[in-house]
Amino acid sequence: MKENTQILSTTCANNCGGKCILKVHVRQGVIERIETAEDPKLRACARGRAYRQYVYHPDRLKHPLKRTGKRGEGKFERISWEEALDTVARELLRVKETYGPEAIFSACYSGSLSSLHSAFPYGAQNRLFDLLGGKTFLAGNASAGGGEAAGYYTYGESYQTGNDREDLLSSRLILLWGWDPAVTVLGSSTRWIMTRAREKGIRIVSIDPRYTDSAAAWAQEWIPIIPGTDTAMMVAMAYVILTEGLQDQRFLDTYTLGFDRFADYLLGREDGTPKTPTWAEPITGVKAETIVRLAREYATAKPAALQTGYGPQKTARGDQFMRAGMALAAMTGNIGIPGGSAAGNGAAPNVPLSPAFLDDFKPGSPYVSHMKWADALLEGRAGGYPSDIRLVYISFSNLLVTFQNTAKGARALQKPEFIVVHEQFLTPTARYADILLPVTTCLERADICRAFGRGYALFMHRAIGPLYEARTDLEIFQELAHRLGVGERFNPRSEEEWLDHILKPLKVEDRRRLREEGLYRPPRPEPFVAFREQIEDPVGHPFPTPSGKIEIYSQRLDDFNRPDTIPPIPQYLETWEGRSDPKSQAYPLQLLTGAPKRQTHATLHNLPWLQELEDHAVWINPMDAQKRGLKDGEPVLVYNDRGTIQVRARLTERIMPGVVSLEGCTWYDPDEEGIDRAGSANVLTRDEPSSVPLFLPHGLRSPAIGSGPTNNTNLVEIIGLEERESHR
Ligand SMILES: Nc1nc2c(c(=O)[nH]1)N[C@H]1C(S)=C(S)[C@@H](COP(=O)(O)OP(=O)(O)OC[C@H]3O[C@@H](n4cnc5c(=O)[nH]c(N)nc54)[C@H](O)[C@@H]3O)O[C@H]1N2
Ligand SMILES: Nc1nc2c(c(=O)[nH]1)N[C@H]1C(S)=C(S)[C@@H](COP(=O)(O)OP(=O)(O)OC[C@H]3O[C@@H](n4cnc5c(=O)[nH]c(N)nc54)[C@H](O)[C@@H]3O)O[C@H]1N2
Ligand SMILES: [Mo]
Repeated sequence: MKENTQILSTTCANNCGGKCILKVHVRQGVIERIETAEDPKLRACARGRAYRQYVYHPDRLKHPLKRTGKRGEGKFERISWEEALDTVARELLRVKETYGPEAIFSACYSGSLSSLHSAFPYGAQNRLFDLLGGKTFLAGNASAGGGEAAGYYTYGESYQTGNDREDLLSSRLILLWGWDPAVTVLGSSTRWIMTRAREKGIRIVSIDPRYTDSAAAWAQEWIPIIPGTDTAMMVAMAYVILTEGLQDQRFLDTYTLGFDRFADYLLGREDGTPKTPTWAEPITGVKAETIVRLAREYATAKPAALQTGYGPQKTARGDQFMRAGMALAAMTGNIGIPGGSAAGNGAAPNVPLSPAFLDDFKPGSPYVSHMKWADALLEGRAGGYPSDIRLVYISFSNLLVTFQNTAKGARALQKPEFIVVHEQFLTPTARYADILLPVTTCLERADICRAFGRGYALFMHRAIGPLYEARTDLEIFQELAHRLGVGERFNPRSEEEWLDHILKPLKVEDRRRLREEGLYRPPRPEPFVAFREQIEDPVGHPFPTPSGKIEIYSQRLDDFNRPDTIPPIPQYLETWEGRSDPKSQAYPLQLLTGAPKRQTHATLHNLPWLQELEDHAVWINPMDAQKRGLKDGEPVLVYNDRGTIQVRARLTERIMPGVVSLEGCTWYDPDEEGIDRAGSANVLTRDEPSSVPLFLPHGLRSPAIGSGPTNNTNLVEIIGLEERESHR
C-alpha cells in the first residue's frame, strides 16, 4: 500500500442481490483500487470490484443539461444549476396549479437501496411532492410481486418467510426451483453457504429451463422444465405425496386451513382431472417417473428446503407457483423447522434502523403499477387510471428499459408536458428528459445500507467528494423545497444528522462499531428460521392470517370472486403466451429474460471490465438453431409483435429446446427501422401483469388487481440477420 492511502469501507448501494464490503483505497482524493472483505460471507462479486470504472467512467453526466433535440434523440446543452432548479421548480408549480398535484408522476425505483440516498421504500422525492399537496406515484414489486402476494395470503402479514442462509446446512435436500444465486447472489453469504452444502454432501437438485451456473456449481441433478408450468409439476408432486400417504398429516391438521379443498383439486373431485404425474408430463416436459421420484424424495428427506426463485414467479401465473410451493412445504412439514423452508420470498429479519422520511409518509396518494406506467401516461383517466399525468419526475430508475414493453414506454414518454430525470449517465430513459440533473454515485456520499432480509448493516463511508458538478438527490430535493417555499418543512437535516437519526435504534456501542468497522452484524445464537414460533407454540403464536393458520385455502382470495385467475387454493393455470397459445404458430419460442451476470438490471451496462465476463447473447438450443440455420455467434433478430432486437446467438445445450434466454436490461438503441441494436430484453416483454393484487410499500395493501412482473412469459421467433437480408 502506498503512503497516505486511506482505506474506506462501503458497499454498492445498487439493487444487486447482495450487500458486500468494498474497501476503497483512496489517495489524494482519488480511488486507486477496490478490494473486498476477508470474510467469505461478505466478499464482493465482479460488479462491486469494478465500481471504480463506473465512478470514473468518461460518460458520467457532469453538469445539468437542458434538452435541445427531440425527446429520445439525446441532444442537450449545458446549463447552470440555478437555471436547472429554477426551471424544474417553475414547472412543478405550473403543473400543480393548472392540473392539480396528481398530474405529477413521481417515478422512483431501485437504483439505490441505502437508507438515506434512496427512493425505497419512501424517499425525499415523495416527501417533497407530499409537501406540495400530493402526486401520483409508481408502485409495485418488480422483483417478486407474485411471491409477496402469495406469502401474504398464505402466511399472513409478514415479509419474513425466509431462514438465515446458514440454516441451509441443516437441510438434507435443497431444491433450487428457478433459483440461481451463483449469479443473482441473493445474500452475500449464499454462494459460500451453497458451496459448503455441496461439500457436505447435501443433495441438491435444480429445476430450471436453463442449466444455470448454480446447477453447474452445486447440483447433482438438473430437471429442465417448460417455463410457466412449474405449478403443474408441483401439484403432481402433491398428488403423489397424498396418494402414497407420505404427507405429514399431524402438521396439516395442526397448522393449516383448507387442505381438504386442495386434496379435492389434486384428486380431481371437482374437475374430473386427477393431477397425476402422467397428467403433468406433457404440460411440463418433465417425465412422470421423475416427478414421482422427486415427490418421494422431497416428502421423505426431512428436513428439505424448497428454494423458490423469483424467476418462475415472474410469469403470468407466478403467484400460483408460490402458493403451490407453500402447500408442498406444508404437506411435508418443512415450515418452521431448521433445514426446512417455507418456500416464500426468503427474507429473514433486518437490523432495526429508523427509516429516513418514513415518519413523514402520507398515505392515500393515487398510484400506478410499474407494469402499467406507460398505459397510465397514454390513457390517463379515460383509460381507468387515477390521473392525467402532465409531468414525470424520474429518479433511481431506468424505467424505459427495466419495465416491460419498451417501445410502448418510448411512445408514452413523448406525451407529458415536462420530464425531469436524475441520473449518473445518459441512459435510454434520461434521453427523454427536458431537464437532466447529474447525481453522485454511492462512493461520493455517506450512507448506511442494510442487507435486505439478511440481518446486518454496513456503513458507507464517503470515499471521494462529488465528481464534476454532481449533487446528491437529497440536495436537489432540498434546493427545490426552498424554491417552492416548503424548505423548512422538508426536514432540513444535514447528511450527518440524517445518519444519526437513522442509527438511533442501535446502542451507542453498536453505532460506534458500525462506523469504525463498517459492519454491524448482531450475533444470532442460532440461525433464524421463519415461523419457528408459530410451529413450536401454535396456541400462543398463531399465524398472522384471519384464521391464524397457514391458509392453503384463502377466504380473502375467494372474496375476489375471480376463480379463473385468482383461485382460493393453489392451482395450475395455463399462462398466456405459453406453448398452446395460438400465437405460438408465429412465435414458437418461449423467451426468458432474467437477471444479467454482468449488470445490476440496467446499471453497470457500460463497463468494459464487466463486458469481458460474458457476451450479451441469446441462448438457443442447437436443435432450435439448426431448424433456423443459425450458427454460434451469428447476429440474429429476435422478434414478436411488440418489437425486434438484434443480438448474437449463443448455441448451447444449457437451455432446453423450445426456450431461449436473453439476460436483462441493456441500453435500448433503436435504429431507423425501430430495431433495437442493443438487444434490450424488455422490447420483447408484455406490459401485462400477473393477476396478483397490487401491494404497496409501508404496509399499505390495496385490493387493486395486477402488479406481478411477467418478464419470463413471452413468445418470440428468431431469424438470422443474413437470412433476413437475403429475403429483402
Ligand atoms: N426483462 C427484465 N426486466 C426486469 C428484470 C428482469 O429480470 N428482466 N428485473 C426487474 C427487477 S427484479 C427490478 S428490481 C427492476 C429494477 O429496475 P430499476 O430500479 O429501474 O433498475 P436499475 O438498473 O437497478 O437502476 C436504475 C437507475 O438508477 C440509477 N442510479 C443509481 N444510483 C442512483 C442515485 O443515487 N440516484 C439516482 N437518481 N439514480 C441512481 C442507475 O444509474 C440506473 O440507471 O428491473 C426489473 N426489470
Ligand atoms: N447479477 C445480478 N444479480 C442480481 C440482480 C441483477 O440484476 N444482476 N438483480 C437482483 C434483484 S433486484 C432481483 S429481484 C433478483 C432476481 O432474481 P431472479 O428473478 O430469481 O433471477 P432470474 O435470473 O430472473 O431467475 C432465476 C432463474 O429462474 C429461471 N426461470 C425463469 N422462468 C422460469 C420458469 O418458468 N420456471 C422455472 N423453474 N425457472 C424459471 C431462470 O432460468 C433463472 O435461472 O436478483 C438480484 N440479483
Ligand atoms: Mo428486483
